[in-house]
Amino acid sequence: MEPILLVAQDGPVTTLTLNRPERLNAFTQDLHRDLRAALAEAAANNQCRVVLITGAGRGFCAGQDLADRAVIPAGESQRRDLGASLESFYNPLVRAMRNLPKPIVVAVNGVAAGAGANFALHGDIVLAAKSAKFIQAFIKIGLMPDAGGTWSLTHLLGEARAKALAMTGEPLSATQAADWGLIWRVVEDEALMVEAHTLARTLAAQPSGALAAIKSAIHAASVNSLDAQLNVERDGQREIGKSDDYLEGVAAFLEKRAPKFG
Ligand code: LHQ
Repeated sequence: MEPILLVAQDGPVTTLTLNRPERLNAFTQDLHRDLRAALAEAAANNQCRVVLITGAGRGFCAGQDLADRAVIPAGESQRRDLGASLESFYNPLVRAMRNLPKPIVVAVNGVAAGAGANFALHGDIVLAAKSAKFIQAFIKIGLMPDAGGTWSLTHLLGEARAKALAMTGEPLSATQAADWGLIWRVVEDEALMVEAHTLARTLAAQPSGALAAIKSAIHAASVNSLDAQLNVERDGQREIGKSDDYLEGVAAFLEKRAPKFG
C-alpha cells in the first residue's frame, strides 16, 4: 500500500506530500502521526534546511477526515470529545510547525478546507496554485475554526475578514488570499511545484541561523510591544552576529562575490 505521507529528501530540502488523494488528503490519526514524526525527523536531521509541504492529487487537504471513527458521532450516546482530538493531534502539529527552527514552505496545490486550510497557513511562506481555494468549512458542520485558524485569520486579515470567512464558510480564492495578505503568492497551477522547489532551494542556501532567528522573532512580534521586540532583535543579532555565516556574508560582500553559507 502507498504511504499516506510521502517523504523525499532532495539535498537540503525535505518534501512532505500528503498522500490520500481519494479523500483530498483529509487528516486521519495515522496521517497526523506520520506528519509529526516527519517534522521531528526534519528538526533533527542536519541535512534538512527547509521543509516543503504539499498534497497529492487535486486537493491540498480537506481537513479532518469526517469518516474517521475517532470523530464521527455515533448517536446520542457517543458524542465525541473533539477537544481531545485537538489536544492530541492538531495542536501538537501546529506547535511543531511553528517551533521548527527551519523554514516551512507550503505549496497549496488545490482546495484547502477546514483544518486543512489552517494547517497550510502555518507554513512560513505559503504559495498557492491559482485554482486553489481556502475554505473555513467548519461552520457547515456546526463547528468553529481550529488548528489555529482563529489566531492566523485574525492576525493576518483582521477581525472583519476573519469573522466573515469563519461565519459564512465562503471559499476564498487563492488570488484573493494573496491580495489580502493571507499567503505569499499565487502561481499558475502548472508552475506551482517548480516555483515551490525553487523557493525552497533559495531558502536552503540562506544562512540557517538567521532564518531561525527571523522565524522566532516574527512570531514573538505578534505578542510583543515594540520595546520588547527591540530586545528580541538585540539578543538575536548578538547571537547570529557571532556565526561563521555573518563572517562569510560580510567577506563575500567586500570581495564582491556570492556568499557560501554553511
Ligand atoms: C472527504 C473529506 C473529508 C472525508 C472530502 N473527510 N472525506 C473536525 C473534527 C474533529 C476534530 C478536530 O477538528 C476538526 C476540524 C475540521 O477540519 S472540520 C472540517 C472538515 N472538513 C470539511 O468539512 C470539508 C469537507 N469537504 C468538502 O466540503 C469538500 O469535499 C471540498 C469543498 C473540500 C471539496 O469539494 P469537491 O471538490 O466537490 O470534492 P468532493 O466533495 O467530491 O470530495 C472528493 C472525495 O473526498 C469525496 O469522496 P467520494 O467517495 O464521494 O469521491 C469526499 O467525500 C471526500 N472528502 N473531504 N473532510
